[in-house]
Amino acid sequence: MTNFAYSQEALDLLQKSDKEVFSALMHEEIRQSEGIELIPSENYCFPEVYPLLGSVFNNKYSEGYPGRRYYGGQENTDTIETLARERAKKVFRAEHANVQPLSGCPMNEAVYFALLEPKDTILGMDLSHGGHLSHGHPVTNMYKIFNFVRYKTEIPSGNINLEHVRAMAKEHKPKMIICGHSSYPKEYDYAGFRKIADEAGAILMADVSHLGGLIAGGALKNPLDFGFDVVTTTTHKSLRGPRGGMILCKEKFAKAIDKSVFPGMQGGPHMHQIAALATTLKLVQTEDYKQYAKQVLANAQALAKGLIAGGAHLVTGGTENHLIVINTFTGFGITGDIAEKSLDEAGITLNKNMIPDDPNTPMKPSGIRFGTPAATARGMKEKEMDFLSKIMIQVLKSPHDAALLKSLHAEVKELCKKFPVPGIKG
Ligand code: DSN
Repeated sequence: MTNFAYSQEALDLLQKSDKEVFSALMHEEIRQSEGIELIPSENYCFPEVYPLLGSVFNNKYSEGYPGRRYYGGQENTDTIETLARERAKKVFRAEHANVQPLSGCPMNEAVYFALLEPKDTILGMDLSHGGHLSHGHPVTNMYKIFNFVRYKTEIPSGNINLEHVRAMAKEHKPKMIICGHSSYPKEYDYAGFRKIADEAGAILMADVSHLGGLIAGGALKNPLDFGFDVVTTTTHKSLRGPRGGMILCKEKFAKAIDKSVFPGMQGGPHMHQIAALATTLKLVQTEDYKQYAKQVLANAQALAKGLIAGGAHLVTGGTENHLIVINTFTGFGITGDIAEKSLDEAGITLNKNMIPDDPNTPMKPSGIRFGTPAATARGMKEKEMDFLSKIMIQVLKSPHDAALLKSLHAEVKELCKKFPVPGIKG
């Protein structure tokens, strides 16, 4: 088994120079090929991305921006960064794009430093209710600098109640409101958020890291169409690009954002990553990709339907995007860590997850979170989701039955053989 992007010479050289890392690489390819990836933030990048990530662009320092760099030799790096920026603007209907953030957290931090002053108040979503670490969790460095306050979803529905967000905005007078999540299975009322930000006089930001690809493919709404000031997204999740981040914003914030990313937060941008992003942003404009984005949502519906039929308790009762959170504690009497481990043994990878106002702890939470972007990238459809839901229910009902997990794993491997991972040859 090998990735089509490597040449035999390069692999031989690696094997000779570093047997341990070579071996881990080979085993990871087998793991990814023979198991079902349901972690909703993971995906298989486009095969075209691999050669660029392993390219000579890795060797180049390019501090600055196209046409204004601090080092020479930038004729090709300027070309790729300009392509990435222009394509990002076109795909997301943005006035400005910065494609240099190294990943999600520095991307969001660059926005805070660009548009706010230390001690300013930011209203974001609570982590256990679906928000993200970088939206103000007390364990983060940003929490020491800005005054984060966090809205929660309603219990037991799990939905965002905009009247609660409005009341928090009236009470705390935030300078910025963040709409975005890493485990909220519903669409946002972007127009409602815009209205609240206008009433509060706050800058409005959406972090659509999970949804970037689904927005690019036209399957979900785009917050920029609702007048959001800033939209951030990572580039390796539903977008299927290289690891990285991207900031899209109104022209009036462009200078401040660019200055905050470089030199404020970062030095040399990762040009191999930016080259791969440029190509990704071309590929997401194709009809095939639009079809993929629609299928991700159709597959999530099919998976949710099968799980509900099997007795699973879904947070919010279902899903309107690519992800599903289930309460394994109430549904099956097990915590998320046990569910995660047992499903892993059956060849299905997902992650334990807190549920809103979780009575349990982060390492032994009440739920699991999963989604369909990666399985859909292998070409799986509703029929396969129905099959997977039945396997998952059997595991969740008998998580300690080693013989059952082994036989289910064999079934999962058979399914995987029919749907090769993009870019990995069997
Ligand atoms: N780690 C990502 C996720 O799984 O949602 C977000 O940073």
